[in-house]
Amino acid sequence: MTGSHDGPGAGADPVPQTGAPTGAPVPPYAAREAAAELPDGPGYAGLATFCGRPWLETEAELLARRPDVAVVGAPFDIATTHRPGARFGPRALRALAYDPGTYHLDLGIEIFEWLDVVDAGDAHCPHGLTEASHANIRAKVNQVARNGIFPLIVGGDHSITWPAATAVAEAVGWGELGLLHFDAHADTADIIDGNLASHGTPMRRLIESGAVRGRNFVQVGLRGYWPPPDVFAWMRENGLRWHLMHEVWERGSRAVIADAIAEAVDGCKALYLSVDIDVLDPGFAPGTGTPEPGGMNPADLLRAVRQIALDTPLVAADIVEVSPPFDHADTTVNSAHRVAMEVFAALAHRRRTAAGGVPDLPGTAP
Ligand SMILES: [Mn+2]
Repeated sequence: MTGSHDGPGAGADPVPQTGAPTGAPVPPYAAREAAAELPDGPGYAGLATFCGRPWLETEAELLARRPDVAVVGAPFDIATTHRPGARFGPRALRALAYDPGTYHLDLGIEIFEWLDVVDAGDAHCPHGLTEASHANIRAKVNQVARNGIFPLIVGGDHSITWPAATAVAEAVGWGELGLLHFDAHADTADIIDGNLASHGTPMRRLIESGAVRGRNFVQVGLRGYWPPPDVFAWMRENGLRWHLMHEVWERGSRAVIADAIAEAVDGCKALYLSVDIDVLDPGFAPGTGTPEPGGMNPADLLRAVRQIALDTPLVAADIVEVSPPFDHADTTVNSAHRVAMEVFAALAHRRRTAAGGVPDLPGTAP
């Protein structure tokens, strides 16, 4: 590798290198570069898998390796009520996210030294077929969860949380699962334009099927002009709790997240995290289907996700509604990708703590 810092003349040293504190001579730049271990290459080159992790598409491959986490793509977006494009979310997160390294500064941990993450590929979502697509998502997520592997599902519009969380409930115990939900929208409508499987209805389906416990269902970030009060009345009847964006603005994210965690884990043995990227303000996340102004900022969301993965019995997570055709400068893709990285880092930290390890520089104990 030769960079501009080499200056004129390959191997020549443009500046005399005699400044080492020991007085020992510093080897020429070219020699130092030649001796360096060649890395795998930059994240923008080669085949795009999530974080460059191994691609294991079949259950047999997963069982042979038994990773801690498997990323599952759910490229489905025909249930959106407004602009589409989230079908391109999984590929964008694999291919476009800026990939500077895998060392988490705040937790002081090399993530993949402590957590084995693989990319399990995509559920097959044939165009125009909601039922078949949802069935395939459910089967693929169940394949991961029933083997004790943490599924991280990348949507897709939010309708995919219905089959995905159903599959996790099948694996960990029907009705045993709580759900912590970040979103501008409640997604608890009964039916929208005659569609029971809309991206505005998945949470209703999960509660009415009994897959998820109403009393451990907690929402953060709701704002704007939907849904109407009869939907909130149904939510209250079923024990759901919510924290409007207005409350986040008034009390601050840390206080609200602490309450949301306490409510979600109260008497609950397993938790599913669902992050609709539109919980972020559209200024931070323009690449989404139903943008609602006045949302969270990425610094708060990423720390909230980290805290949840550190402090709850989290068994699965999804990240949905990333619509790359409406994104600018990969802003939305990068924030969504970092949501996954915070989950990974927190799970890695827990494994290290269990093994007696401590944060390395510049990390601190969370
Ligand atoms: Mn939403």
